[in-house]
Amino acid sequence: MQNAANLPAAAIAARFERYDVAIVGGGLAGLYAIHRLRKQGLRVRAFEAGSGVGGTWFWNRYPGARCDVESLQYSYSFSDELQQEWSWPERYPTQPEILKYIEHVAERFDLVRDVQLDTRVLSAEFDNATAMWTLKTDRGHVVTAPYCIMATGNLSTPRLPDIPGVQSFQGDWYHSGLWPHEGVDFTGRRVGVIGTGSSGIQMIPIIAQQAAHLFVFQRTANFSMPAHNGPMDAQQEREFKSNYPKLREAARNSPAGIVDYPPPEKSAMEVSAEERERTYEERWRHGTIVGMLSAYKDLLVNKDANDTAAEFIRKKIRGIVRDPKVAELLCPTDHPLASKRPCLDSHYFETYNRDNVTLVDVRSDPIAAITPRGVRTGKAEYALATLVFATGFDAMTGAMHEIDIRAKDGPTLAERWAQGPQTYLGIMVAGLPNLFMVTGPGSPSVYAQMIMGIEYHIDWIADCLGHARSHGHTRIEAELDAEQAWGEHVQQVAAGTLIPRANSWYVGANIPGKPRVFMLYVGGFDRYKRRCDRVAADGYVGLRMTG
Ligand code: NA7
Repeated sequence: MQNAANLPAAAIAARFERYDVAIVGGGLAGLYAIHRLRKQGLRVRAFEAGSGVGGTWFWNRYPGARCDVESLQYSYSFSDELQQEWSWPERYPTQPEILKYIEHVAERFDLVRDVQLDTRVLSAEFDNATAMWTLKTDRGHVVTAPYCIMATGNLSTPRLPDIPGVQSFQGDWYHSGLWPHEGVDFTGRRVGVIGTGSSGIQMIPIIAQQAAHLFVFQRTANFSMPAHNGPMDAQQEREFKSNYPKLREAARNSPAGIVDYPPPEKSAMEVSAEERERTYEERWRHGTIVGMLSAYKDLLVNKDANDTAAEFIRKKIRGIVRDPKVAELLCPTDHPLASKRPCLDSHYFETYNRDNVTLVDVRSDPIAAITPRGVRTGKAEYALATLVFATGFDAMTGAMHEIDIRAKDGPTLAERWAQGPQTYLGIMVAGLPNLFMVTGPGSPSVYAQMIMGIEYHIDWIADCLGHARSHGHTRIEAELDAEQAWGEHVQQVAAGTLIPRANSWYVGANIPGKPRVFMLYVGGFDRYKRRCDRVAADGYVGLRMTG
């Protein structure tokens, strides 16, 4: 073992570091946390496993990767100069464009100097006696800070399926969330894609254009709508930019954190079938997920209402896909619309009209094994040169569970959450003082515009730290009662909707052994924000500040 006394001074300085706030993650959340907390005079440092900033948008480089929220809205709002200066080339931004934007922000606000790249945080331990967190990294850093922020993302732990033989495959294989920086050339190859969530649906049309043959292994058909993407409309950009502050404020006070149609007033059940058809058609042409889901006020709470929109989309699929059997397989029938993340696509269903694309229904004929040559189902073997796993992530809790997070001599976060995550407002956890999460479980998180949620949480956390410091407190901890009450509220709100009904990653169903607990607050970002604002205004009710 190396003795610190034998190390040169520079090495000691590099290994033992002390900050006011240690941040885990250098994505959209980590970067904004640096900016915001620095303005408060705090010494901060972020630790990022990737070799660059950007988080999700650093790792997910698969062909067709794109955000399904419009560029003008999926961006930071904290600097008006930034939002005025930046030009998005398309209505919906591609991964390279978003990464370019994030890198620009990191440079423009001089954030990079406080990000330690290529460094994975392995553990975080809180010492009750000193009220300090100590973080250890895979590069030997021992970092102490009174406060720690987990800006670890919600979909950042890629997951390979538990199919026997995955490692035996002799061709090339890739996961959508760990895509090689140099890209992948599928030209002339027999390719298999497993998974038809957002990632699969975005990459399939592009891979199909290159591959000799593409086999899509589908277990669950998904609802998807055309994005109608295209070059940025100059007029719309001008209008948006001249109204940015007002529009951002409206977004913060909307259920999804997105400005689109005005809130629905009618029930789908109170209008005629013709009127419904007209409305859905208009929303389909408009091309936003939130537009379709907010066509009527009861789409997410009443199964009959939901069925009308679901059937509209199924009819569209049948109209696009020429082979009726394939069309039927592509029609989602086993879950309500929006109980799994609906997708936005560019020519997804049309892709199945190509001669070089085969849809393999692995619901009726499950994948038995990955073999050295390809994929074997119960009935056939598909020889493949390249296999792509678009099989998703250990969502919401995965990244935090990979870190040994605990208060000294106490249980780890993973042990605390053995029955599912418990949080206060999706921001703090009882028993883990001075630890904050950004868009954590129990907050709207992925059910609202992510950057808006990130900015809101970090502003809230910064204000909370400011409040504690100005009152001379060094310790902030969620009260157990408040945490339990919030957890019950989250479940109650979800139970009043159709959203928890599917086997989705919202309930952890994609990870064998993960407790089935609904992990999002789906009462609307606006309602959530009002609640958190009130908690702060009332002196941080539910938090105990001491020390
Ligand atoms: P998702 O949405 O979790 O999709 C994963 C897909 O992979 C989904 O279709 C799964 O089917 C499928 N899958 C997973 N395991 C298997 C096995 N063993 N066999 C067959 N098919 C399997 O992940 P994405 O990356 O597409 O999207 C994640 C989020 O990123 C997205 O919602 C956006 O917010 C951005 P299943 O549905 O479980 O039957």
